[in-house]
Amino acid sequence: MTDRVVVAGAVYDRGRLLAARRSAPPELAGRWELPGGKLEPGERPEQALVRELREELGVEARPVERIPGEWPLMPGLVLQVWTVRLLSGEPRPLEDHDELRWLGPEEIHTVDWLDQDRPAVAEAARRLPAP
Ligand code: DCM
Repeated sequence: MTDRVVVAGAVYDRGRLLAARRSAPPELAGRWELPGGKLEPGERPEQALVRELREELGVEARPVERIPGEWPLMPGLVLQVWTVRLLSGEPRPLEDHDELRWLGPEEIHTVDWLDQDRPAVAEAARRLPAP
């Protein structure tokens, strides 16, 4: 069996990275993540990411590049991450999150990221565009 893919976005705006605090399930609530979610059957990762960011944050966004690597979540599920450029809309925590924060280069480590997101967040921080 191939692993199912969860896609997440390193969303950038004006030199800052978007962090989203999960509101569920209880074991993940309160931890911060790069927003995203599971692929639906037949979806390509980039499509799924655009859909998830629209549903969860109410924004239109464009995946730019895949951050190399793949990180295991629970058995049978792996995380892939893309850098994302915001096209329109101001992100709001519509679904799955109860707070959003824009983090500048000095603030990346001020939130309690999910363990499995940390390697991708480090890569995302290295790619942070200039403001
Ligand atoms: N997940 C994660 N890191 C992310 C996004 C999701 O570890 N940046 C995990 C949390 C869930 C699973 O992927 O176990 C599915 O996510 P969701 O519930 O958001 O669809």
